[in-house]
Amino acid sequence: MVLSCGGTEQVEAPQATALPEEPALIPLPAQVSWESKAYVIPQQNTICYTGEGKEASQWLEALLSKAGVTVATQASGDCGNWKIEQDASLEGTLGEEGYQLSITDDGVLLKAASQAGLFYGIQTLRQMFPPEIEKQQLESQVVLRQALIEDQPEFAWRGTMVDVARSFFGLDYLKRHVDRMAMYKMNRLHLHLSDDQGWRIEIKGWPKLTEVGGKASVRRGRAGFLTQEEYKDLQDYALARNIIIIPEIDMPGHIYAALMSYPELNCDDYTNLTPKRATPPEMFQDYNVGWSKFCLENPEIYEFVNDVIGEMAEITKGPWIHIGGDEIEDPRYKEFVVKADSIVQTYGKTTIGWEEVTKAEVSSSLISQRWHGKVESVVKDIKTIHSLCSQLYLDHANIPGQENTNNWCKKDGVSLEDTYSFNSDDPNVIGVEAAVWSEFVLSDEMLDNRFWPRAIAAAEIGWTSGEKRNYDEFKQRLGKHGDRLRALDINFYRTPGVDWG
Ligand code: TNX
Repeated sequence: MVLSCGGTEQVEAPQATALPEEPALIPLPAQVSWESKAYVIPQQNTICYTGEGKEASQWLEALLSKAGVTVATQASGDCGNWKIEQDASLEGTLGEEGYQLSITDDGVLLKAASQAGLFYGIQTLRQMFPPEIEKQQLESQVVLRQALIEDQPEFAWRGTMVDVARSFFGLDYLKRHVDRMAMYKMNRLHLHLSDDQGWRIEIKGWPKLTEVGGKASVRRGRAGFLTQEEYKDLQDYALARNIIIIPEIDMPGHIYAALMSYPELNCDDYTNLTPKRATPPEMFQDYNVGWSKFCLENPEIYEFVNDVIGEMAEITKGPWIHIGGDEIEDPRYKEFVVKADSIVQTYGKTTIGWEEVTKAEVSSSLISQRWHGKVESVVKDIKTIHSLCSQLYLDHANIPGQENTNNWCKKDGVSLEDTYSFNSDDPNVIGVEAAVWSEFVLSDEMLDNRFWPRAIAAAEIGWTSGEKRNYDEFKQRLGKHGDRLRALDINFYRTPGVDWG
């Protein structure tokens, strides 16, 4: 109703609400049916939740407040234009992380068996709001397209790995990274916390690891480390977004940062190697791999391994500890792996290792992370995380010739399409993980450029089943995320062939 100058009331002609286009959801849900009808979000909203829906209702409240509408929340069943229903008995139909979202004339109903499922339903809704919401309060009314979505992931493991060891990325960056992963429904963050060039986690029983090893880095890289308090802070931040942290202490190779901090864990004089390597306590700033190792005949190293794994297990809420195990030859390698695996289990955790560890008689619960696909496990039916370097090593170039990238696995780089092209019928594969090694990734902007948008392709191959995926169609949906990625200030690589808007 509008008042005219003369004071007489005029009735505004009702305006047909324009139908919003079908939102470009990533990852593509298992089932969507879009209606040719709109739901206009009213000025006043009520959210009602059941079960453990409180956290989800808070995420929704935050989203709606940014849309500039008012919202009240109630812990009760049948009320409100936004309903959130958590009900464990839905697991049979929706799975552990699945959800059902329906948008009708009456409002929005979100159902899931778990908090994770509800969180993902809200991430889906988020992608239906205009991209500016990522940056600022919206000024105009939000109109949703009516729909029925039933969704659940193909794989339980949808991860990324950040190498914070070669070059350090701290709490602020890692929290932003968690936010971005969560938006695309990823749920595992693997931190490569130690390597030849640096040690990045406080270990109270071995303080020189961070006093000495924490100050080292690859050439021109950043040094630093996470205190245990910061690690726990990051972990809680991630868990609130359904992301579990997996700490990796890489052993018995890739261990020079520990050796420079505690030279008694060495037997070798590295000056005898060709080319010459650093010798403790000098730092190693170069790029070569496969040269350093613990003194495997010295029993003291197992005290170290026990203490470090013990402290990591104590501060880690997730069920896994990653022991590395890559790129090292030693007659005592298998013996080491078996011992380290059993130490992890002593602390109530499950071991993960790079695929080489499966040359040893490891426990059948161990999870192997496949990166070159050359090792045939000696233990049957080992669960596997797919991180094949030709598809998921995002330290490789986005496009042939990109500077500051590794190229040993694929000379022309790992394209968006390479990442997207994953398909597996191996029943032991539990999911995928996209990794960025940081020998040449020296700033936040560079790390953004390596992860995004290829990590979005990794998110989709982890969530959406192979039959539903089509690369050309994905590129079109991805382009529609350009505005959102820009609103989030992500320095993403503008992949040619994608219309970024
Ligand atoms: C191999 S793959 C490594 C890392 C390097 C990376 C560089 C694997 C388990 N180890 O130590 O950083 O290549 O791309």
